[in-house]
Amino acid sequence: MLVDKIHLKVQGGRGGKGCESYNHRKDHKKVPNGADGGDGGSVIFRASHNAPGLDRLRLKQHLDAASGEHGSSDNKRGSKGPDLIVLVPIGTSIYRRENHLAIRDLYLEGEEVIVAKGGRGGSGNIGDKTATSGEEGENLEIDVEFRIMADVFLVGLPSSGKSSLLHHLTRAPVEGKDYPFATRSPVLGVHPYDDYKQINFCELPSIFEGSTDGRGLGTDFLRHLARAKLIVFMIDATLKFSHTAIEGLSALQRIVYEHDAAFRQIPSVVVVNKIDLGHDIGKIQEELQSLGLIYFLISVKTGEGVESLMKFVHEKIENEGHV
Ligand SMILES: Nc1nc2c(ncn2[C@@H]2O[C@H](COP(=O)(O)OP(=O)(O)OP(=O)(O)O)[C@@H](O)[C@H]2O)c(=O)[nH]1
Ligand SMILES: [Mg+2]
Repeated sequence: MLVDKIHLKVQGGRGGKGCESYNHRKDHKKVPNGADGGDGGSVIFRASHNAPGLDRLRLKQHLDAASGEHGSSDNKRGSKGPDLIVLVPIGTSIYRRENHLAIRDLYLEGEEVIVAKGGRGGSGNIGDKTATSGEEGENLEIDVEFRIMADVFLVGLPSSGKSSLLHHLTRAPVEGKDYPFATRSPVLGVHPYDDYKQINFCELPSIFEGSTDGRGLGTDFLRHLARAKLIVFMIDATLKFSHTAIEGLSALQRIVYEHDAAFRQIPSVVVVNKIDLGHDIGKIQEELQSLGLIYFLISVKTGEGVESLMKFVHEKIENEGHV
């Protein structure tokens, strides 16, 4: 399972000590010639497409940048300690642990942030300064979280057809499985359209009424929704995981909005899949109409309704200015 939330201690490198030394001249004068110490290295997080997941950092727990070198006599400055560059996936956020304030969200390739600055090197006694020792590097505890960057998230009841729809729309190597909870971690797919445009889709593992009691796969993965531009709430006409369409849909919405009330601000649409199976579609339609929701009746199997749904999705995402 993908690790996407970790806790780390980070420590900038200590500044190198300034040197106290003298050049003893022939005329017996002492001329100070101790040089400054080098600054400590900083711990820097950099976002990269090629970064491995956060798993490998969890084993580390401490990230320490190197100290600066001490200054020495003859005016030889200590060199700066090298920075510790930590590659993290795009979509990583770093928080100060003590107050959970964001230090930075890293969204772009190559974007970086100094998380723990190295200490300044001490002064040498050259020029009659007082020699000082180097400063400590910054030291803090951070939480590092990775959230998937996708435009549209498929959130639905077990076996409602999320993987099937994702596969249909994108080239994602997923397929529908005839048993529930087949998708155990988020799956991504890119949906190309109109020659040059694309929308990133993400299927989240399914949720249902029992998810909040720890049944199924839990709900932790719902935090990926923080950056969603559209949530597709998906149920299916067989109603295996709810008595009625409204019950299934309310369970989905309750679980998502209880996870984070701010998710209510994210535009959403309801999809009822598997209409080819001919269960009481009329009743389902009546129920959804009574709620005044935007909904689409589709069958991934026959393709019915998928085009209308996608027309809506394209417009929605384009209006948000995200394509
Ligand atoms: N008849 C019919 N079957 C469908 C349709 N869409 C999906 N299925 C089937 O329903 C089953 C479940 O589909 P999935 O795509 O795996 O559903 P899911 O929502 O991803 O399920 P989990 O991730 O396992 O919770 C598979 O056997 C699919 O072939 C449809 O429109 N009509
Ligand atoms: Mg699935």
